[in-house]
Amino acid sequence: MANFSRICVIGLGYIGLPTAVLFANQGVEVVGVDVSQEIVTAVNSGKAPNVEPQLDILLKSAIESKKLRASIRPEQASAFILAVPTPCDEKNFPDLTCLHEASDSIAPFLNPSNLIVIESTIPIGTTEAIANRLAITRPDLIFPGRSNNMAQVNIAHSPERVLPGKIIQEFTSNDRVIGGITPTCSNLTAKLYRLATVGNLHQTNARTAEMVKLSENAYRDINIAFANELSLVASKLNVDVWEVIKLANQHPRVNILSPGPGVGGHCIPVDPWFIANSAPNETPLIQTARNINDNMPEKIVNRIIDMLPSLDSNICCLGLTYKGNVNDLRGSPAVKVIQLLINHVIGNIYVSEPYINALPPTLSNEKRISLVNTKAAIDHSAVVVLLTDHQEFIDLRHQIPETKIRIDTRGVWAG
Ligand code: SAJ
Repeated sequence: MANFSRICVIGLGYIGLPTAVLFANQGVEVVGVDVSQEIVTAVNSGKAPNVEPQLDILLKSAIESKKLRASIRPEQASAFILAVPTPCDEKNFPDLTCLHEASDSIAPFLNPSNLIVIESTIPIGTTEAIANRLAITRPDLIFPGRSNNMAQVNIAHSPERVLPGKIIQEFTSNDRVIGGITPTCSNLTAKLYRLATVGNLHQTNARTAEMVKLSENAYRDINIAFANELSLVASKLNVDVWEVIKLANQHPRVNILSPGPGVGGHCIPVDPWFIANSAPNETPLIQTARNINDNMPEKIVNRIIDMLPSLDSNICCLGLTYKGNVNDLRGSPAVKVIQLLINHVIGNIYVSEPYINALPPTLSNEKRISLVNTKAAIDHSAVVVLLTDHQEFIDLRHQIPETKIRIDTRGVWAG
């Protein structure tokens, strides 16, 4: 059994921090590294920057037991886990700057028998490219894929699969895919994750693991796009889409997802492009789904405008985050809806968002948009638009006065 005496987790974001915390709570010494001094200080004082069930309590216990400490720079370790963002640029091409910086930052600390695992979502071929990049910086070490099974440093891709809002539960129980550059890389990676998860560990090669992860998120994007397309058809033909989906899903082999104001977050709107850009002619379906979902905020704005009593009516918007019960605004369709809406109306927009203390910069410089509590937002407005399915908003189902026009973009007030 490999001995992982110390693990260095690079990136303490929504994946890296729970990963660091969960290994530390299994008794492994963990150094969590982040380029942000603010995050390092917060973590060392036991405060999680992200809202995530159970994370706070597990972080506190990891810090108190001294198994976890955060630092601005990496140090020597037996395993390095890279969990840094891999966004798209404006043209939807992958931006691997953070991953390159993370791999460059660990290069000076590598020793023979080390393991490097990339958890970040990456285009196909990136794990091998990172091995080549490290081999150039550290010619004194043998990296996998370069010399038959003589590698001194092992490298694998094991993509995170956890759902924000259920990260702790899913990290410890979901199956994982492990794609080593060589079978030895996969074996070692499986031994590492066995310390912190009871899920099955499926071993494959790095390129396959990269494509598996991208396929999972593209699959979800396409299925949400289908639901969104149905909602446009239903609204044109005056049919209740929620009832259609509920009844269609009674079929044993049908499971249509939920339409909404669009697809947000930092994964599902991004990852399908990693496939599409590497094979543009082969991916019309993936690209169409992306476009359907990206156009949803505009369609929702048109629907709201059609239902306004007049253009100077005040509008209450419930929710800003990209989905319910999280505090994450990245790529949020709710923010896009409000940004577009303000240009079409002359009344005020009252926003209620229990998970956020201040409006994001894209909305805060518009005087007619204000962040207020839910009661005030509803009281001041003629129209109430539900944009994010937070539980507190779902619970309002029977409490919106009859005099208000309701627009439920998530189908949670139906029935
Ligand atoms: N959404 C809909 N309709 C639905 C489901 C979701 O409009 O029926 C919207 C949400 O409101 C949100 C967006 O899609 O705006 C994405 O939300 P999500 O809950 O589907 O997914 P994420 O981005 O929070 O997490 C996904 C997950 N991937 C899959 O389920 C295949 C998660 O397991 C991944 O680990 C994560 O991406 C990631 O980091 O890649």
